[in-house]
Amino acid sequence: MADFASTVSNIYSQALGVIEAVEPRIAAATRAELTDQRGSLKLIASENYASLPVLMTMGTWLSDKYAEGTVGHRFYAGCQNVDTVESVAAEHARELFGAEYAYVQPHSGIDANLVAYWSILSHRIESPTLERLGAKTVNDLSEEDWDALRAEFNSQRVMGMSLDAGGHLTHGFRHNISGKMFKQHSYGTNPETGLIDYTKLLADAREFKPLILVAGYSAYPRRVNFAKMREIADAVGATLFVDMAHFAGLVAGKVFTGEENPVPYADVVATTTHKSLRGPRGGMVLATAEYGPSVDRGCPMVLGGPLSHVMAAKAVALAEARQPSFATYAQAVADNAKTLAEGLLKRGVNLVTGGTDNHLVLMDVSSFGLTGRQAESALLDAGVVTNRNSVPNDANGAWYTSGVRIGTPALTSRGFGAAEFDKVAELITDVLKATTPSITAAGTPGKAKYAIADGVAERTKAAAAELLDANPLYPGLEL
Ligand code: DSN
Repeated sequence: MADFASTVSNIYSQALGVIEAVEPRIAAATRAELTDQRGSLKLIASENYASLPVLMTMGTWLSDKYAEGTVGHRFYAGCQNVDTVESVAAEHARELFGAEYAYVQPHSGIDANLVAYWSILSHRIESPTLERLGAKTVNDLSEEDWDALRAEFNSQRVMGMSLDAGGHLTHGFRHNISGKMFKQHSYGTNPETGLIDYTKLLADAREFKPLILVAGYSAYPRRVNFAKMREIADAVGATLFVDMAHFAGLVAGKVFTGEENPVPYADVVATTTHKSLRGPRGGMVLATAEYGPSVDRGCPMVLGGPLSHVMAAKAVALAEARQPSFATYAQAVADNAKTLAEGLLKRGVNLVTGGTDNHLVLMDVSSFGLTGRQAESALLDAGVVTNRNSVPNDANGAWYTSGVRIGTPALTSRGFGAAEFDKVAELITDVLKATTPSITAAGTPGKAKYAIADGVAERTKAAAAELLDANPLYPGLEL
């Protein structure tokens, strides 16, 4: 291990020296980012620390190869090595998730969701329309036929979770392309419990009749019953699309099994590869054999040339996720989130849904008289990195918000366990209690400025440093 660390230290030192000779500001920012990541409590629920093998896989000449198309059917010559890379990544994805089909080209989660939407539209709208018009491909359509096809595409309906209930922008939010390309209807959560109300969801779906039912979330601290989602989709003839970007690691690590595992229930599943899955930044789509061929048209339908170096890193990360140690990690992520939630609750912090059973916790900071933005900034001053987030029916809107979202994937990767997360809960609570909103000229509490009682940020940083030093990031890596 020591040999590995010193070899890697040597490689990175030399690589940064090479970069420094060309653009010293980039070398300096890269070094500074490591220092910052090492020195702060990273609680952003969607971030993690990829392994050194994953990071190193991205820094190669695979980046230089164009490979639009799919394995064995490329628009460029000389793609044999990219074919190997893409095939290996897809094979690991299929095996890991038990999926019939895997597409590893999407560059991000949003790209993966776009591929999913277009593949569902192609499968359900384009193919039957072409057949009806007696055309083999879209190239055979007349101008009038094109107009008819465009009208059919644009009149489709999607139903996903609303942003303030924990859904994602791409689940039909009106300012996102998903809310513009579809007629959309959002489902929220029960106002009393904060949980998805499947009975109401079914009633809404019967009324709205979506072509696509979207399940999945970015800020919902609970598990979803995908068997129930499947029943609802079937009752209205919808395709079930699951965005598991946040919890893919918990599916991979077999924490979410049975009805909590979306793969056996959904027609199409999209994910990022860098959140709880702990791979490189990127996206991926899994599908049934029925939807696989349309997903395969992601490039050139929606995507440009695949990032071959990132697909290679996805293959390495997926190979890591197939190891037994990843299941141990995923279980620790969920256990730690429970400890963090309990630690906050017992110290008087309100949590949306009253707790968590996944990897994230959504604090409602309004009882401290703070907006999410003030709480996020005060915590950052104290070395705790989080992000503000709406809570259901948020009185402060999507910019200032009343919530702060936190998650355990990153610090669990550093080795934090129950004792450390209880201490993290204590530090967060201390900062929230010590922060007050600034008063505006009108004599009312402002939404952005704040003050922290003397010494609290410094004390928090010192206590956080003890936890961080005891659980080093990339131990042995010296630059
Ligand atoms: N940025 C991701 C997140 O933080 O959840 C989603 O886009």
